[in-house]
Amino acid sequence: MRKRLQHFLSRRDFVRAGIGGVAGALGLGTVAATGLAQTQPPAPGPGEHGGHGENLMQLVGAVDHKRNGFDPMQILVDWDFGTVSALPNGQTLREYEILAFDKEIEIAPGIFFPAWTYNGRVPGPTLRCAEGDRVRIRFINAGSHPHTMHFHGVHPAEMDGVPGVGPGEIAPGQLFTYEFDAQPFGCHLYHCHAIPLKRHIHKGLYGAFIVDPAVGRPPAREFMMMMNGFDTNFDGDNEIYAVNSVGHEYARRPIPIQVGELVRVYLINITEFDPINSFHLHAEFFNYYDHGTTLDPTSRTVDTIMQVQAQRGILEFRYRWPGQYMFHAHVSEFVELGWMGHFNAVQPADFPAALAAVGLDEEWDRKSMQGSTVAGKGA
Ligand SMILES: [Cu+2]
Repeated sequence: MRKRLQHFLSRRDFVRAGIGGVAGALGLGTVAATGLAQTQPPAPGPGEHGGHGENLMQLVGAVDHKRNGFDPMQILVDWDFGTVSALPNGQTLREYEILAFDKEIEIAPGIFFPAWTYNGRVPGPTLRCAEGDRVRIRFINAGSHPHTMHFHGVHPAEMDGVPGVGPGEIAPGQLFTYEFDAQPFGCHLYHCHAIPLKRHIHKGLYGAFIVDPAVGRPPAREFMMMMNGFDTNFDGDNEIYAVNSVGHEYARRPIPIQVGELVRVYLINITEFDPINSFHLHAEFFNYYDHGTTLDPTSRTVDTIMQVQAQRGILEFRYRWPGQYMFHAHVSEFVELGWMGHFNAVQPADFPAALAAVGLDEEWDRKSMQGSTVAGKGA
C-alpha cells in the first residue's frame, strides 16, 4: 500500500513536470480540466482549435513522428490488406511479412521507451481481411529475444504462437509462417506470447487483426484505436497511457470527423499492469459490439464501456452538432497520464480545413472511409 502510494506520488510528480498552462500551474485535477473543456465554445472554426489544449491538463510539446517512423493519426486508418491473390479453390489469400525488432520510440514529448516492435511500429500493422480469407504471415524475428505471433481467432494449435506448441518461441534470426483461415469476423488482435508474457506484450508486440463480416457493415468513417500504456522505469506500473502509443496525441491534434456521419471505432485494450481500461465518449452515446463478432449491437445507447486486457469491440456513433468532443478513459489517472483525445466534428464544407489543421490530407480521408475489405450493406 505504502509502496503503491509512493508510486502514485512519483507518477504525479512526473506528470506535473511535464504539463503546462493553467491546469498544470494550479495542479488542477481531471474533473476541473474536463470542466474547462466543456466551457469551450461549441463550434470552433477550422484551424481555431490548435491552441486550446494549453488550458487543459496535457503533456506539453510534440513528438517527432518521423523519427518514430509512425504517426498515431495515420495508425487510425492504416489498414494492411496484405498482398492479395487467389488460391486454386478461389479462396482469397492475403500474405503478410512481419519483422520483429527492437526500437526506441517516443511515447510522449521527450519521453522515450525501448520498445520491441512488429515492423518498427507500436502497435504493429493493422491486419485486415474478410471472413474466410486465408491469411499467411511470414514472421521473422530480427529482435534480441525469442518472440511469437499469437492471434486471437480460430486456428489449429500449431498456429497458436505459444511456447511449447508447434514451432513454439521463434528464436532471434529464425522465421516461421503462420497460416489459417480468418474466423470469426470481428475486431481482434495479435500479440507476442513469449515468456515472461507481460514484459513481451508491454514492450510493444501487439497489433489489431480486423476480420470483416462477409456481408459487410454499413459504410462509415473507421478508426482503429489500441489503448496501451508504458512502464518507462520498469517498476511494474505505467507512466504513460495512450491510444495508439503517443500520450495526448489526439488532444494536440483532434481527429476530424463530419457532423452526422456514422463513425466506427475498432477499440482494443492491450494495457498491461492495470486490470481494466475504459472508453468514455463526451456529449453523445454509442452502440457497442463486444468483440465485434455480431452484426447487432451487444450494448445500445451507452457512453462508457470497459475492457480487460485483450478485450475489444466496435463503437458506432454520430455527432449532431459541430464542435470538439472529448473521449478518454474514465480512469482519471490514465487521462492525466496521456489517455485523452478529441474528435473535431465539422460540417462537410469545413472538412478539408479540419484535415489540414492537423496535418492530414484527402488520402487519410479516403482511407478512413474505405477500410473495409467487403462492400458495405448500405446505411
Ligand atoms: Cu516477445
